[in-house]
Amino acid sequence: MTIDIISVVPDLLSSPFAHSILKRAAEKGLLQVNIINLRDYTTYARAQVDDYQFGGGAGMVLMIEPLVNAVESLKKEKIYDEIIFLTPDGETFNQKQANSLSLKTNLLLICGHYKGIDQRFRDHFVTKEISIGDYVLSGGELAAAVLTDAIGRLIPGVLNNETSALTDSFQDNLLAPPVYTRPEVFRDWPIPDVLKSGNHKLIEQWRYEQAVQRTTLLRPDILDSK
Ligand code: 6GU
Repeated sequence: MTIDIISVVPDLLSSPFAHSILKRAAEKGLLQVNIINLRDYTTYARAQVDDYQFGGGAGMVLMIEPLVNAVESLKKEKIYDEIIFLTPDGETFNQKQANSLSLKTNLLLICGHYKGIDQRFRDHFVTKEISIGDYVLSGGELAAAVLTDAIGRLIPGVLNNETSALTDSFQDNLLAPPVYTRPEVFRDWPIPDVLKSGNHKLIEQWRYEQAVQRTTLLRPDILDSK
């Protein structure tokens, strides 16, 4: 899978994919992330990519020409399954979308900045608009990093143990159950006895009950979603 990301602040995206699971995904050839600098595609002087908005109002807007130049140039190399604009007014991102996007071959993410991007680009090129939550970020880069991480770890073969994504929080509309590691007793806090029982059926049952309990208490809204 490839995820191409168009940004005016490419430096913001240099490190998030160079570590841990996503680094391994890249090394295994399962995920390739390309960062594209929008300024490389402008024909305006001094690498200008934004301008004042028509009708007046505070804040600059990303111009359509550099965006279209970039997208049309990238489209010569591959066919995109989705061209996604990251924006607070998009559909709120969730695990279901992450699952579905992890099955695609080529994604193009567009990071907005300033006041936004020219609406005509959204109308004619963008196929999906995604937000990562009800708050405003300075630009789409951190959101693009969030999407890439959430999607990348779900690509088949990326995780060592395939079942570990299946037991993540949200995967079955449940939060994950609690987990413990050594030591068995720390201060006067022992781990639950059942985890030492060696009875896998009992342990699975306990984990499921814990997950249901946690979800009912903390996130009743996700119990029946999807
Ligand atoms: Cl995708 N972009 C920006 N700028 N702010 C956000 C967001 C995206 N999602 C939540 N807030």
